[in-house]
Order: sequence, then C-alpha cells, then structure tokens
Amino acid sequence: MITRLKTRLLVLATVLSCTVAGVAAAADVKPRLIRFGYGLNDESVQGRAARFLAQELEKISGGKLKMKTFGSANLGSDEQMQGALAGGAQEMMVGSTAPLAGMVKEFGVFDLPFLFNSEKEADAVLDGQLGQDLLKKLEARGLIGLVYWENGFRNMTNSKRPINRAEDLQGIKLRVMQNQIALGVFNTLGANAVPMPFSELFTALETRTVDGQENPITTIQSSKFYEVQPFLTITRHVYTPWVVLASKKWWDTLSPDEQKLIRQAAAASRDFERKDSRADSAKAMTTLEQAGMKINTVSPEEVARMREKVQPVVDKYTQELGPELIKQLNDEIQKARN
Ligand code: TK8
Repeated sequence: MITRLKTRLLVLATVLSCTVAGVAAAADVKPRLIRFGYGLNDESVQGRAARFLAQELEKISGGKLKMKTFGSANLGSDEQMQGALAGGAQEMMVGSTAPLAGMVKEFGVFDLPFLFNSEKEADAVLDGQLGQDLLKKLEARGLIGLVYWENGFRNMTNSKRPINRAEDLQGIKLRVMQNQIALGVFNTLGANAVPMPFSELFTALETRTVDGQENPITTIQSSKFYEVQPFLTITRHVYTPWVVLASKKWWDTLSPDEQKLIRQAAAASRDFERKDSRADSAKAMTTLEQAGMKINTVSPEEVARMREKVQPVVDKYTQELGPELIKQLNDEIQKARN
C-alpha cells in the first residue's frame, strides 16, 4: 500500500515538474541573464514591448532565460549599443535601422523618403525577402537581427512655425538621425539638418540648440516633445523600423534550444508591438491636440513637390545602395500594394 502510494507520488511529482518547467526542462537551456537596452522611456511603445519580450521569454523558458530591460538609453544610444553588442559587452537591444546603415549600408533603403504608403506595405517588405536578407547581412558585423518592430511613419515638430511648404523649413535647425540619407534629404528640403543621437534630443529642443525634429506621433507623445515643440506637421515622410538585435559573440555561446526560445519570444513581441503601436498612434494624436500642439497636415500636392525636390538624393543613393536592390524594393512594395 505504502509503496504504491510512494510510486504514485513519484510519478505525480515527475509529471508536475515537467509541466511547470515546460519545454525548457527537457531542452538544453541554462539559467541566463540577458541585458536588453532601448532608447525611449519605459512608458513608450518600445518600453511596453520590451517588458512583453522579457515576460514572454521568462515564461516559455520556464524561468531560466531572464531579461533585464534598460530604457531611456541607460545602456547608451542606438549607435553605442550596436557597438557594445558587436563587441560582446551587451547581449540584446532594439534600435532604429537608420544608425545601423553605418554598419550595413543597405539598411539605408528605409531612409529613402516617401517609400511606403501604409504599415501593411512596410510589414510585407520587412517580413519578406528583402527585410530578411538585410538581417542576415548583420552577421558579418557581429550582430544577429531577430525581428522588426514598428517605430513608424515620421512627422515633423518645431518651435518656429507650421510647415505648409518645403520653403517653411528654411532656417530651421532640424535634428535628424545619424544617417547620411536623412541628412541629405532634410538639407535638400531646405532645413539645416543636425545629426544627433536620440538620447540628446529632448535637452537640445528645450535649450533651443535645435528648433525641430521628426519622429512618429507615438514618440512625440511618450517623449513629451509637446512640452517644448508647439508645432506638429503631419508629413509621414518616411517609415522607420526598429530592429531587435543580439550580440553574435554572445549568441554563438547559446545552445540551439536557447536560440530557438529567443527567436520565438522575439516573434511574439513583434506581433504585440505592431498592434500596440498602431493603437497607440491614434490615442497619441488626441493627447497631442489636448496638450495644445498646433497641428497641420501637408497637402498631397505639397507632398508631391517635396518628393520631386528630394529626387536627386534618391537617385544618388539608388546608385550607392545598388539599383538592383532598389528595384527589388519597389517590386516588393508594388506587390504588397496590389
Ligand atoms: C530611439 C531611436 C528613435 C528614433 C530616433 O533610440 O532616433 O529619432 O526614431 O526611436 O531609435
């Protein structure tokens, strides 16, 4: 009797521990602590998705893969973190594609203005052949590109005047991301473009070191740019993706089971983040209006004029990035559009 009960208990205990630890128990997964850095604050879309990723990873690894998230560029700007990952000093991060173009120039395709018309087109290209090929190119630079999150369509804010026409940008010192194409585009439109890491931006706007900047609505709201920027102009001039990255040096020390769990959690975070970003964008617009920002939208005719103005920059970088790549890009967009 007693022995039977003991056996039963033993069986029960084994079943329980397997279920609790899930896949991770059987698989080759060691306890690890992963540092994950990002540039925006904890209340941003980025912050919420980082917490989601950490929770998801901990859950599916049975508590073994723990992620500590560091927002507000506490581990450094996008560029600094890219360097830390490549050198193996930090495990993971999420950041914009624009500064990545310094490592793999082809990421510059996402800095070409007025490319995508909708989030759907962006998703198709990012999750399709071109987007995935670009992620693979990162390996030679010491980075593993996992998934794309949405940063989003960018709009302009400034402290001087509403932008109705490109000419209104004359004399405006406009902070741009650290990227050659962005610099060329905004100087050609007539602004005085100033490249600067995001981590220095709020202070630069507050002290009037620069007059304006451009970012998605979600960021303008979460980073409280409305406190120092009275004018918001809806231009949707470019769509910037964020990329979730891992250090290749570190990645190569992981077991295939561990890599699989991280890829799985990253994919779940992508779906969560895109949905959250799109819902947040609509809400953020209302918040910005209530905060007293003066909001205008550039007319489709003016967008067409701006497009024409920046065409020489697009032509220049089409040559530099490779006309075949740009053709593939336009074909994939066209396919998503139809
Ligand atoms: C945050 C940045 C930000 C980007 C920028 O680290 O720099 O303006 O849009 O999201 O990556």
